[in-house]
Amino acid sequence: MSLNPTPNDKFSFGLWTIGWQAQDQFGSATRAPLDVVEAIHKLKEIGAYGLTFHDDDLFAFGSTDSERQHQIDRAKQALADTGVIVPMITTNLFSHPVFKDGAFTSNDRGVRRFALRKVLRNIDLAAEMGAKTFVMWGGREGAEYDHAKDIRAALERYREGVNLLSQYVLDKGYDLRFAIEPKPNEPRGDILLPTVGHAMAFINTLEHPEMVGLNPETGHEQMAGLNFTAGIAQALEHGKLFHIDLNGQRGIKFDQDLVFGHGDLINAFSLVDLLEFGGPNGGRAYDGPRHFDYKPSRTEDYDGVWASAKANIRTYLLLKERAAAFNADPEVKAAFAASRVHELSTATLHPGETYQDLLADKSAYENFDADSYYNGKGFGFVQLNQLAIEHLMGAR
Ligand code: GLT
Ligand code: MN
Ligand code: MN
Repeated sequence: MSLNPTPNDKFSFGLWTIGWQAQDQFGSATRAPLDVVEAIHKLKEIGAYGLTFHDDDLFAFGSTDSERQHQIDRAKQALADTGVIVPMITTNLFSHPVFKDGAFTSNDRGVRRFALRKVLRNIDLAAEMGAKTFVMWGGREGAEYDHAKDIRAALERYREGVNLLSQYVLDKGYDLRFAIEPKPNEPRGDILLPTVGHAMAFINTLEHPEMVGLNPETGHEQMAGLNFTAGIAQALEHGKLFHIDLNGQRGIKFDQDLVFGHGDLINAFSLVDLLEFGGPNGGRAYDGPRHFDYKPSRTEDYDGVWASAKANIRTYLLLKERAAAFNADPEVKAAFAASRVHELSTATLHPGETYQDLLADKSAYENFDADSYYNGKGFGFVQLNQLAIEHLMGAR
């Protein structure tokens, strides 16, 4: 297995990640702006296949039509020169003061109408650039105070917005799907659709649920104390993993957006194993972009930015290599069997068995030896996990 990325690996980066100037709540920028043309050429050099961006990453909010077009043309030329593609586009509905109380769910109706117009224009751009996924991160859709937002009304307005955008895509005949990105908090005190689970329940209430899936981010689920791999498995099970934001987070605190694997490395290992080898026949369970949404630390200059961009790719490929070795190890196979992991795929009832049959089956209850589970019948999960850790550490 190679540690040299190819377009088939589908590694992509947001322009706002490598181009982040590192301003934060307490300090100003430590880096100069990054031009999109340079970004595209550098991404090509490090083996990424895709660039993603918000409208405002490419042309400043309030640009004239000709300024906007100039930037689009420059990006298109660099894409054509390098073969880099734009798999996903998204809209900035969070930076400008107009969005201080949200966009689709601002209490101010005029802001909601303005937000929809901004997104509609950006959907046209997404189609023009050949993007297949349109991400919606509702970072400002939320509140700090319980009485400041009527949550049920906000969800209705969110639904109204997504339904309208879906209808637009259908009417235009665009080959584009939406991916909602959950986050529990930051920048708002509480954000609507805070986790993968909340977002999936919301999607089921839409007019075109088939057009809307998820863009879960590692750190966002982990900020809520949740297991990212488990959330991704459930999204896959629902056919809703449309896109993914990979990064690192160390515990329940502010959104760190570290390099992938620089947070919970054990969870990153199981995630890569799931994405790459968790399919029905042990193949790719998810075939979309491996999108890194990280922030190069404020301490880094541009050499550090590109080193960190490469670190995301290298860590992902190393984890893939380790996961392949883990799955091929006969001792691991034996540990899986001892832990009866595969037995869970067998239906609990026999084919055609009814609850009457189950009630009549004395071996299932009357003669079942429940007491044998005391002081015996261990599952051996710790040994299985130790083997995973040893593979992860390169000790096997
Ligand atoms: C923003 C956020 C990310 C989202 C981006 C898409 S923008 O940087 O922190 O998690 O994926 O809007
Ligand atoms: Mn984040
Ligand atoms: Mn993200």
